[in-house]
Amino acid sequence: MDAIAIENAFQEKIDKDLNIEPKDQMPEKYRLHLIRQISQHAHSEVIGMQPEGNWITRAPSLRSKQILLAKIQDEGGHGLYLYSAAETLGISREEMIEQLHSGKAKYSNIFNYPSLNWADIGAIGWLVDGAAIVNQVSLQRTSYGPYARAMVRICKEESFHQRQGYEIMANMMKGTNEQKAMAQDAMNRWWWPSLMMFGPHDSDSPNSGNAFKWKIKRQSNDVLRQRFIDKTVQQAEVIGLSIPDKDLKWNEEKQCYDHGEINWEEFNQVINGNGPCNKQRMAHHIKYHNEGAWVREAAAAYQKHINELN
Ligand code: FAQ
Repeated sequence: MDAIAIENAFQEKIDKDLNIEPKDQMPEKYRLHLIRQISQHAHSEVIGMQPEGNWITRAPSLRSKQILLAKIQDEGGHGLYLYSAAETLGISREEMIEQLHSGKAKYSNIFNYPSLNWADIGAIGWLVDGAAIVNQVSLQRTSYGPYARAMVRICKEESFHQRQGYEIMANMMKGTNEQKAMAQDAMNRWWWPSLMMFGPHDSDSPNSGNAFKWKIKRQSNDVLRQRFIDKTVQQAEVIGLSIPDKDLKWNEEKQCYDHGEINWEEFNQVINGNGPCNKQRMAHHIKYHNEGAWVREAAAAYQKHINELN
């Protein structure tokens, strides 16, 4: 089949809502679009372990330490499912890591902010995982089979993560005035970067055109951001936190919250390497990747040995 025939047959499948599987023919641009998005998603999960890992040794109780450890391990697992899904598109793990280290591949803006105290662990679970779920529930119906199936499993785990974060915030809001102030301060610092997680406004989103045509995206950046805001404002009210947005108000006609303008200059700085922690996050990943080389070599030598025995 020539390229046009392949593209037509492919689009017909997409239009019928059929999943595309690794061995199916697909246009080169679809393959590259998915490699970009899935690998960036995987990098986000793995880099996202750093701000939380910072608090494992300082968790305030054995229970909270166990929960945090389990959550961070889940994030590592999500990274692994996603790297595997991307590998089915013909890119190796080494190439993806190389793209991360060279700055060619992005990862979520949110993980370039520091986690300063225990309330930040609550805010990350509640807001960051909360935003991630809204986006990922929609991706459960993405057109590429391995990505869609990874999302189903990831969403189940993320909902526990969101609840553990909300529990931390709710408990702090029942505590002393200092604890309440810490929770509100964390809310103030994480709210706006969480809204940025959904990406630029639809009118400024260059990848959305093809993403919709190929049903990689099922809902737009702005639609998902709005869904997150509407859900989260109510959760904040229940525990007595206020949203740091003076322009936030209920729009009776549209039945959703209007919100203030997002600082896109900050977003662009952060996703292009100039956020508060970008350099630290990458230096940490490179250091431990290099120090772990012997583990990868040992695993490969063991596999070679097993293959020789069989
Ligand atoms: N951060 O044209 P669009 C998690 C880039 S998982 C950085 O709208 P698209 C779990 C975008 O890549 C969180 N860069 O792009 C967890 C593009 O640049 P490029 C990760 C961003 O792909 C919790 C440019 O801007 N989730 O948190 C961001 O159609 C706690 C133009 O944007 C996913 O990755 C951003 N926020 O839509 C772990 C979900 N937004 O690549 C640990 C899957 C945009 O052309 C602890 N990804 N950019 O150079 C997606 O759904 C989409 O890729 C979007 C962006 C919606 C993120």
